[in-house]
Amino acid sequence: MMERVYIGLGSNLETPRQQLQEALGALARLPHSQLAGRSSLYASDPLGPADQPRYVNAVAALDTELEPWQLLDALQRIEQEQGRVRKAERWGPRTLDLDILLFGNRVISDERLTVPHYHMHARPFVLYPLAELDPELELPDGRHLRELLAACPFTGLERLPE
Ligand code: PH2
Ligand code: MG
Ligand code: MG
Repeated sequence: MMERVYIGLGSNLETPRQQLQEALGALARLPHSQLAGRSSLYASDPLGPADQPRYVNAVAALDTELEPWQLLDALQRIEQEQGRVRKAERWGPRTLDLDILLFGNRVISDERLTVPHYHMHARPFVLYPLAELDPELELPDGRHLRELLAACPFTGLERLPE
């Protein structure tokens, strides 16, 4: 069954814009999947340790027949191919972060994967790009993206020209 998945992309090392463009290319080549759209790119202030560069963020829409854990494997492979080094520091800088934000209407919670993504409800660099792709989006718990946006100021965020 094809399901609509939203993936958050982020980078703040090694030419972040290029990292995101490259990652979008890799998403478009995933098997049993179709890249259905992508938001604008946004520059964003770092959440977490402040002594790191600003991020570039975006959200992609992927229609896929992969199961969530297959998709997670594929996303982690792309992160590794683009030089991701996992460090102990929480929320530290990274060349590429690909997060499954939403997977259809599924709610998933195991050691590897939490969907909807933990912190998406209050992060401007997730909610504003997501709204470009589907302003009418409703989360599995019935909350509307519109409500979340109303509670989330457009702060520290800058939509980048193409
Ligand atoms: N990702 C983090 C930690 N902090 N800050 C911004 N602005 N954008 C991110 O994608 C981001 C972050 C951990 O994944
Ligand atoms: Mg993340
Ligand atoms: Mg991640």
